[in-house]
Amino acid sequence: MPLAYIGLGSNLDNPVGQIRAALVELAKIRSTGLLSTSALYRSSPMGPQDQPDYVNAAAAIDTGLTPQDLLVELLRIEHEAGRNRQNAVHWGPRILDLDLLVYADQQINEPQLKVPHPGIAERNFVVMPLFEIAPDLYIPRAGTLRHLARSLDSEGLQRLLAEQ
Ligand code: ROI
Repeated sequence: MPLAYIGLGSNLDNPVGQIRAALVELAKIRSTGLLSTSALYRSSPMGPQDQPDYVNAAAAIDTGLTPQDLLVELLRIEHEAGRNRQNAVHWGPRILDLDLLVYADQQINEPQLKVPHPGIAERNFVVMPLFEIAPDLYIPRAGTLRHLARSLDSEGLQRLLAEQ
């Protein structure tokens, strides 16, 4: 089955608990298996600074779902966690963010779904957790994670010890 990587983020309503609960929900998606998860990281916000720190993590899954069907499941899990995308501030705080970062070697450019996720290379809170579980992963147009991890500093990023 195709391998895919999910980025998780939360900075509201007990972020550590949100990320842990989301990992449990990822494992329950139909036709999908949770293969590995990174440690949890605390990160200072990218975007408006008047919001709490984030907790971020990454997960590897294999899935029989198409990227589009997988996205529907990710949005459902966000919604069930209480996220409301309607009245949200752009780059503002969020209860739960689940991004489809990579799906096999596919490149998708649809209004609702860009894969690989366009922000990966600039975001240490995405690259470092992903590097932990997939150091040799090659991301189309961005390079290998090993390379990305070396070229980013870890400013504002703190690995949380043995939280899971
Ligand atoms: N900043 C951090 N540190 N972590 C995130 O997951 C995150 N997600 C976002 C924005 C608002 C861009 N900032 C973030 O969507």
